[in-house]
Amino acid sequence: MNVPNELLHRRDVVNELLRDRSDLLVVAGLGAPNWDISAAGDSPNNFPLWGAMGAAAMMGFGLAIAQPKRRVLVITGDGELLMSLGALATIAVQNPPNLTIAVLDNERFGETGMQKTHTAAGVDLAGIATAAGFRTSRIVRTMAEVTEIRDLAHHGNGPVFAQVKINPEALYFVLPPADGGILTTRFRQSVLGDGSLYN
Ligand SMILES: Cc1ncc(C[n+]2csc(CCOP(=O)(O)OP(=O)(O)O)c2C)c(N)n1
Ligand SMILES: [Mg+2]
Repeated sequence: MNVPNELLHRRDVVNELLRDRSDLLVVAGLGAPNWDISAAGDSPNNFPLWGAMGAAAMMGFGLAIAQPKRRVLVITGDGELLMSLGALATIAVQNPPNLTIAVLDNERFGETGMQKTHTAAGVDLAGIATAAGFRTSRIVRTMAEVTEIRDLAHHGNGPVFAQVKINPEALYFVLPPADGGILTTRFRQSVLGDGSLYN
């Protein structure tokens, strides 16, 4: 179980994961992870989800195989990932070297009132990713370990999975654009160039 005083703060974790992000592509799960990546600095290389709960890992996976020369980082919540555990099996089988999945594990469904998730009862997401066949999979509890995941996400040989144990704090919202058309267009333009706007 989480002990709040000893736990990492989610925005510190995300700021470190995105430090000197260069052209890293970032997909964020709905709710708080979306606010966290926006608090670290909105970017056209961010694709923050406003819904599609359970889809973040597979969206990141699709992006990673479509853009094999780019690095892709998915930042999502434990509740969000728990909706699509099969994604871990598919990603491990396909083995994309440029994909990292970082789960901000507060052991809660934060957005809907902090109900406990399965990880509060001990479900070991990193263990599941290891068993599925991820090259690297860790439970992360310190900033030094977050930095290691940051470096793997930016330069390492993936796929990488990190279950980052964080404080179950409810923070102020930092909202990116909420219009899906705007988010999609700016992301496509950033990744594919102006020509993508006419396809
Ligand atoms: C299909 C679906 N089910 C439920 C919801 C409601 N919902 C939105 S965010 C959320 C909790 C997300 O929890 P988590 O991914 O752990 O993020 P946290 O806020 O805890 O960081 C829930 C249940 C939804 N938007 N879509
Ligand atoms: Mg959560």
